[in-house]
Amino acid sequence: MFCYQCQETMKGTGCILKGVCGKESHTAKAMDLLMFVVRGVSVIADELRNAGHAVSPEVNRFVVDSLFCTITNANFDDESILCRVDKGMELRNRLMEEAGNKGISLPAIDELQWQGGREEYASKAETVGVLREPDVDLRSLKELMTYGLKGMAAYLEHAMRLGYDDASIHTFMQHALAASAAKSLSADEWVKMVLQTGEYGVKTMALLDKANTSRYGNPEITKVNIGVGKRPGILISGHDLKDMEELLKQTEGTGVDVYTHSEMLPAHYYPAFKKYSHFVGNYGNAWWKQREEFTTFNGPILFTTNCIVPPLANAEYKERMFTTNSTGYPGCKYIQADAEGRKDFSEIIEIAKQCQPPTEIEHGEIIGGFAHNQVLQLADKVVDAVKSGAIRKFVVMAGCDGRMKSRDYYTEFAKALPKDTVILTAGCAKYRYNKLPLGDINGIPRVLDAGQCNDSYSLAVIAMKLKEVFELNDINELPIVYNIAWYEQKAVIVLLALLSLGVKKIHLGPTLPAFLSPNVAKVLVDTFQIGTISDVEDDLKIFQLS
Ligand code: FS2
Ligand code: SF4
Repeated sequence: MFCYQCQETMKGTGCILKGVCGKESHTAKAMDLLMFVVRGVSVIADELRNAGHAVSPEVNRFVVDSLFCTITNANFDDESILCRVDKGMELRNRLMEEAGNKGISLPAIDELQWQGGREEYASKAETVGVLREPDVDLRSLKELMTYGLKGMAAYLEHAMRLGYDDASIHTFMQHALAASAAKSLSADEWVKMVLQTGEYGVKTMALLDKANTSRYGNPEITKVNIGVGKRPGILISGHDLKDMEELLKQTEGTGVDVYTHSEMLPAHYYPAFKKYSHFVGNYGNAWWKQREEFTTFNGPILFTTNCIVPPLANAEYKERMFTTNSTGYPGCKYIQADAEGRKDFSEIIEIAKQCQPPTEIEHGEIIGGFAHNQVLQLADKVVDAVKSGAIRKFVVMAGCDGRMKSRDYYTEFAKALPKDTVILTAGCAKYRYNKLPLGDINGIPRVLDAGQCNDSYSLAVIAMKLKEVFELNDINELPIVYNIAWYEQKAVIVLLALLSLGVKKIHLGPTLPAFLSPNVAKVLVDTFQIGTISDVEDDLKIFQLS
């Protein structure tokens, strides 16, 4: 295996025997084969569209779901991945026949010609991974784009589950994947494709924002309980708000409470979910603390998306773990949607009734809900605070959390920030500082949490609005600096989206991606002045915050 798609990759270069994330070599290879099939399907879909033909929604769903299931910590279940390979091979062959019937000639590439069965999957997978591209810079650009597409797929899938879709996003996604299989583009052309991926990233995040807010209302300032109640509970993790809605509805009146974990915390900010009295609070912290926190939670856990940490062999909570959507874990029950997209959570609810209530690990409240609509309602207050000098700078500290010790930096950085600065956050990165007593500035909390990682879109909307209010020509003239933490591929699409909006001087940490070759990293540094982090004191100087 060779995988270097996340920040925790082995030795900062690539996982080769087993993933640091716990992904086994055979699982990584199954994912490589799935990506090979996805590229094949995309090549034909792209050719069909180029010739003016419609492409079935089945293709869109297959590509989106397959990309999503290969994201870090989403799916550890070989059988679930290989079933997608089977389905993709069948779909590809049907599309090839359709293209042939329409007189469309297809490129003679392995992605379309290979016809192996299950018994050959493992050996084929060895030849189709990341290292199939020998040129280190082209590989870097193709993978940067592919990881951006994976993140985009995750956000698109959530929007699609809520009935929001945009054909142009699928068209681009499949066009880009097709290019990575069938086109010999120059490095400059790949750079353009990477930046275009960022543009579609903005479009996708905007679509998901519209889906979430149209369906559940605009997030509003909310105090979220981090303690526990006296009844048994179900813990819901991930980013899928449709699952959140269905779980709240189905648990109502059952005597079972619902708690969020990690990236699901922002569900509490939505008016549509606040009305449920059994929606008690948020339990615990970011994804990587789940082994301890799931043990003390005592009740069932539903994963709607990544991040899954493989449970230890003797973890009794494994019996209580459920997956759905693109996620999977061997031995854990998978909740399938019916033909109308509905899910039956009754088994989880019945198990919860037999469980002890959660053991309290924290007490108190945290505040959040500062997505674009809420912040823009406070715009006068915010603008006054900037004009009077009460707020000197905003520091965007969005992104992901992770288990590396080096991420303590973000807690220390937040603590060391001058008191006239405000942190704008989104994503699970917030757990590094959202429980610190950082206070407020004229009633404006010093940590403004917009929501999930996809709500980084909200931060961009806020920045663009401030640019307008202050009558600036360039978003980079705003008193905003960016110190972003990344972990997996959704952070890649967030980064590409910010670059496409013209944001410069983003600092990315705790380390730069292993998949950026020195030359590609240089392009990003030269064009966008991207930087990384060093230590808190030096970085405060660099950001002119000391
Ligand atoms: Fe965090 Fe994991 Fe949001 Fe990522 S819970 S690193 O999936 O997408 O952020
Ligand atoms: Fe390694 Fe990250 Fe890939 Fe897992 S996802 S195998 S930790 S690079």
